[in-house]
Amino acid sequence: MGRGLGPAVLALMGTSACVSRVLPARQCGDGHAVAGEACFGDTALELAVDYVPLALRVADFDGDDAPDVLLLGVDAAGAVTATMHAGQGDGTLAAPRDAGIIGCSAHPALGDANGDGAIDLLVDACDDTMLVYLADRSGGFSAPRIVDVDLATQTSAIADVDHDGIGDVVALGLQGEQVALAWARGTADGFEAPRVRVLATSGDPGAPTGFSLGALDDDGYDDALLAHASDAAAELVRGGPDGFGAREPAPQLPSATGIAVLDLDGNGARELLAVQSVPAQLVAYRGTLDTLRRAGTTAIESVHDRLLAGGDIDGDDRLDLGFFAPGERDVQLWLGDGRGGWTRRATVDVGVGVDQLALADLDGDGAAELVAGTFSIGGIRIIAGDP
Ligand SMILES: [Ca+2]
Ligand SMILES: [Ca+2]
Ligand SMILES: [Ca+2]
Ligand SMILES: [Ca+2]
Repeated sequence: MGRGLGPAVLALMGTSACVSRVLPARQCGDGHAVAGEACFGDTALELAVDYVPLALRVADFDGDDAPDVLLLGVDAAGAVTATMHAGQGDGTLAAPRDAGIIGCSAHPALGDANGDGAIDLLVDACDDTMLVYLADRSGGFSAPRIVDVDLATQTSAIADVDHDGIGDVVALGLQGEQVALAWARGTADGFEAPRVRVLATSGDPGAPTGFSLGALDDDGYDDALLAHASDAAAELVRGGPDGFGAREPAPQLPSATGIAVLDLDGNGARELLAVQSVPAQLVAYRGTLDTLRRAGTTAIESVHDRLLAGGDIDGDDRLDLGFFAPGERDVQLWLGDGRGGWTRRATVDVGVGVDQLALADLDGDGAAELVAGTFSIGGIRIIAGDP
């Protein structure tokens, strides 16, 4: 399987994508990204690593404005290992280098911990600590800083919660029988002891399973939106200069299985996106907690059991989505209208099962490439955008 398939890439364009009377004309292959285009040719770049890949992260890790690819996995001895494949800005990747990552998880959170524009890593350690790897701006990372979070982390983030210009670590996880949120304030040379907020008892149906950070109330500080395993009213933990407050219901917020604060229209202000399972739909909201209003609703029945990745496929600064299912070859691409609605525009056959997905413009033409973690063939396959 896999390698015998030749080009193994098939872009199925909806006729309206390439034949359109709307100006400016949408035309694939002319090199110009135009709103509404979802164009992918048969150029695929494939790379394999000499360990078992488990996770794919695409971000600008060296601060040169070109997205880079970080692959993480485990080696033959079962230890976490990672390789950096620096983006050259022209669609190619530099020769891999060992990223020097150790830890207990191959699934890091990303964020800019020190404000230098290069994306840093937050990696779970085997005890109740985590490790922050600061990007060294040359494709590597400095020796990790240990962050005590006092809990067994389930999900985590790097964000400057207290607005002092230094990234902090936020972790949701288990502290014994309790589900808790920890905030470890970043300082110039490390992290302060964590301040831990108990949120729920483990196993409680209302216990949060994830969080997203975003400014929801009007004080400008990021708050933590708590998500649950099934559709349930989202809850809020307000953030401020001294970290997080108590868990509180927020009847203004929608019920959701997943909830995220994202910039949907590229204007810098962030919107709220809720993923609901019954019925399967995405609902976008604008405004803050007390002025929240529904901006758009998109039925996603056909892809409701899939995972999604976000990026800008057509270069119009509006967030687009790629839906994939681990092990399935096809990626369903839905273009965003910037008002909280998405329209299915194309299906791309990656030719081999897609385990993880990122949408990132590796060659600088404005249109995203599909960076697919194709772990069954030992690495990634990149399908170039052909705007
Ligand atoms: Ca880069
Ligand atoms: Ca801070
Ligand atoms: Ca877009
Ligand atoms: Ca591109």
